[in-house]
Amino acid sequence: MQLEKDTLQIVVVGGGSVGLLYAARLARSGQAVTIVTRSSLQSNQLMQNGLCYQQLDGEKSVVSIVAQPIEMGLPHADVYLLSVKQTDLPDLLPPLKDLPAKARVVALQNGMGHQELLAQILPQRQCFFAINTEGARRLSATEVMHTGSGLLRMGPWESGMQADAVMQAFVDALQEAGVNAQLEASIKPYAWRKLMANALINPLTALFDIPNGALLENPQTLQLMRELFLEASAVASAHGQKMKETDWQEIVTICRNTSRNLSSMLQDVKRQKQTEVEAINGYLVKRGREAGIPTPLHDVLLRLVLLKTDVGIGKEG
Ligand code: KPL
Repeated sequence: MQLEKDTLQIVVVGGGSVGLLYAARLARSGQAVTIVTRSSLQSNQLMQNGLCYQQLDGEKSVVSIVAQPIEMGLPHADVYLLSVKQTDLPDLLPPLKDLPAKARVVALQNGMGHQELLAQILPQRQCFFAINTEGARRLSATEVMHTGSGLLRMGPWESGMQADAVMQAFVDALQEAGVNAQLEASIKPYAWRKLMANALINPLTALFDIPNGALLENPQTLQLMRELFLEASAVASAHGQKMKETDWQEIVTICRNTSRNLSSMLQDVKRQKQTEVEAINGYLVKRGREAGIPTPLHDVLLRLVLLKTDVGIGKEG
């Protein structure tokens, strides 16, 4: 099937930092993008004010964008980029069930669990997954700052599926928008590696209230990250994902490249939102338990982050 690049209709679902980042970059390069937000307040503000995008070099531009709230359902599109949190995905399943067969869904979640959820409602050929190592910070409902360069990898969960014209057109559109995007034969190994990065970076930054880069400045946090890496590697290996020294180096690089970034978990804690810790460290603890591998460090981080958000430790009153 041949697909004209300029006819690609893209819907970005989620008005958080990553959703706003990709919506802004795609819209700025002339793609037909609609952003679907959870609140009608945010979609109204986006329609009225446009989306303010701050590039890595600090230059700002305001992009006009079409936005609508999820209560209106999902508009027609070729590609739906789901950039909602793992915890918000279950609410999206009913509208996703009704998508036409030619539509492609690209799930961009931290942690694990989304693949199993989507497989319950969509055929494998419609489901793609993305792993992003770019840093973004949402400054307000209508402002986003690009805080770190990285890569957007996309592909089916497991290898064995044919290359897809719609997905190729989406990658081309992203590249034209300046995004370092590429198609992979299987996302699963990258998802495990991103899980490891999030499990090391996110809870520590959320608990200590520091940007990602600060973790590298202190030898003790770096040592703790290393021990968390070894613990998680044993779990990954028991599930067929052998981690190497280069995987540790890659996590350090992500941390360095996003040094000014506030991790998504820290942003959630600050905004008193539910975090993805259960889909990240909780997933490692669960898979460790299944394989008989102890994960005491990840278990403690899981419990500390849950305590911090659930009972408000550290808050006044
Ligand atoms: O994915 C991220 C997150 O914050 O969730 C990293 C890569 C750690 C960037 O902050």
